[in-house]
Amino acid sequence: MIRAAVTISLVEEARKGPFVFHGDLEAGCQQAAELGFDAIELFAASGEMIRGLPLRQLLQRYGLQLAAVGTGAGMVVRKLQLCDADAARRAAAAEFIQGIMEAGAEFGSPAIIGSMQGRWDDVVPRDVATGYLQSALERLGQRAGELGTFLLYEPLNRYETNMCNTMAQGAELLRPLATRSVKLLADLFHMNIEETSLVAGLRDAGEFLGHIHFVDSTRQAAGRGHMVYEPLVEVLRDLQYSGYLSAEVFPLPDSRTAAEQTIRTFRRLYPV
Ligand SMILES: [Mn+2]
Repeated sequence: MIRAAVTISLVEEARKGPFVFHGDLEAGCQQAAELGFDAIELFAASGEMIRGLPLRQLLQRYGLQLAAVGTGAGMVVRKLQLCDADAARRAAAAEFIQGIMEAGAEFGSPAIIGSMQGRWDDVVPRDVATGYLQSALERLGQRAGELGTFLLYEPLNRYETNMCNTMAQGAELLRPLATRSVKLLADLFHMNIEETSLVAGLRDAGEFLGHIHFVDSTRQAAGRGHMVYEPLVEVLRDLQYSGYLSAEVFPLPDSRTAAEQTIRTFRRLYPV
């Protein structure tokens, strides 16, 4: 069964980021539950921060699941990334991700590697960076498997990374790994920029598909852009995808309206 999730960010430095709710975990959970979302996706400053939250109580009170936890704060706040030329910085990036991953695993939830994948450049050429990224994904994925969860790797559009921009590149990156605990996150906004066809992109992700950022072409709520979702629903059914459609969208015109618009589109595609 495909379930609906909505993002909540607790990272002050990301208050302009594409998250539906900002700054207040309980208010976000309450509205998510009211509107009929199944889960929240949490963007927090660190693993320690997640452990310090009354997350279990709030999820229980509002009948919600934790769909995933983001790691982007490591990049946004601390400029950590897995392809850094400096080995100590790369290790710090992996450690930061592992902290968030372990906190999420207590809820059975995967961590997401998006911006923390970093990029290749003149100092760290593409093949070296790819090696760094693959070895980090191998180790973190293995750890995720031990913890009973998995790790999500998210290809991003060309303006945000030069590592993997498409689902095909993402699948190619993961295929040689020994661990089967790293999956792909298909973000429809990034895909809209990079894929020749969204349907083909989802098929390229195939067996690796583990999570979806449900968003419109504008990075606004589904329904506030020109994305056509019906063919995507069809391919997700073919792939027997049973994860989340998670709203990683700008709170436009405001958080509540973005959440309502998301769930309205979700219900149109997946009637109760
Ligand atoms: Mn995303």
